[in-house]
Amino acid sequence: MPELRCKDIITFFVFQINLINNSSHIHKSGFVNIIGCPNVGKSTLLNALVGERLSIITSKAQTTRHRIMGIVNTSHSQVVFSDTPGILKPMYKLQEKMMQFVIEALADADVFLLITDVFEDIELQPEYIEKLKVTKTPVLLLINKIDASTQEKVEEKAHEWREKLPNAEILAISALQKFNLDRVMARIEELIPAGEPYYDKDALTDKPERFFVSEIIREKILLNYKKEIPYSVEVVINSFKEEKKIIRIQADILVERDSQKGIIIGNKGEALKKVGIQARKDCEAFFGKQVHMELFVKVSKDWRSNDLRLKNFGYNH
Ligand SMILES: Nc1nc2c(ncn2[C@@H]2O[C@H](COP(=O)(O)OP(=O)(O)OP(=O)(O)O)[C@@H](O)[C@H]2O)c(=O)[nH]1
Ligand SMILES: [Mg+2]
Repeated sequence: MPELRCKDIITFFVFQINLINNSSHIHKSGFVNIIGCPNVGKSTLLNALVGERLSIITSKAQTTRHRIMGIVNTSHSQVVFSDTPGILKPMYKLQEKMMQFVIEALADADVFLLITDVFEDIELQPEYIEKLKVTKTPVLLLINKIDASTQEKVEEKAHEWREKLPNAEILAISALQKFNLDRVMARIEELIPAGEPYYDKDALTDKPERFFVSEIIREKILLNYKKEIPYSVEVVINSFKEEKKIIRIQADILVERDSQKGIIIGNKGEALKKVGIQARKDCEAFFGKQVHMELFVKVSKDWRSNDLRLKNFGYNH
């Protein structure tokens, strides 16, 4: 009889230890959606958190046009970050579709990363502030680009935002210099709920390879052309053939008007050649393989205002 009691006690302790072990290994997963005005550093932040160059970055506003997921996996968590287009008042259909991605991201977040920067050229529209004020979803307000500012300016910004969004937790960061991102990540891990992973544990993104090629080409167009030109361009990958040693890519650069076609091609084709060389180099770095790239310029009249074209280009929800 005493022997049996001893066994019971041991079984009880083993059971308790198992419970403790299991609770420390509960898997957590969540959608962490990055939103904010154009040009504040949302894509720079996504890339820094994920550790890969998934989103294109330029100094021009409206660089990002899609919702782009970047997934961070650990043995005990899966964080699905979403980069989104900068929030603006839409002036044409493409911008309306871009804002649909933001609205989608407002609906399915477990945590919001609301990015603002110390310069804040554009104010976040009041309707978005109202939405974030009443949401039950935790909001981390990240004041970015503090590397380019002073302590006083950052404190001033933090004070302004405390008034505007009292429920938000404020952190000052530099996405470019990866300052304070470990604190952001640690807080996210605390805030996301327990749950099974949404994607395979080795997944990095929801987007196919062709998407990244078209984005790299668009980045080079944003960097090489002025004014309205980059905003009138869409890139469509016609063919992506992976061979043993080389990837062969054919892409169309679509513009809205004939006059824009000439500008993209440039004198004796020099401008287009430059885009091709820069895009090929980046694609080679992205895929870790030799790339052959052929670019064609075509006119797709007023594509930015055409529902069917926009749908075909992936701006559908
Ligand atoms: N100094 C400084 N510049 C930054 C920082 N983060 C981003 N930038 C710069 O800000 C500019 C815009 O960065 P993006 O990441 O493209 O901004 P975004 O919010 O994704 O912009 P959209 O996609 O157009 O809405 C780029 O020139 C970045 O190099 C930062 O922490 N410090
Ligand atoms: Mg962006």
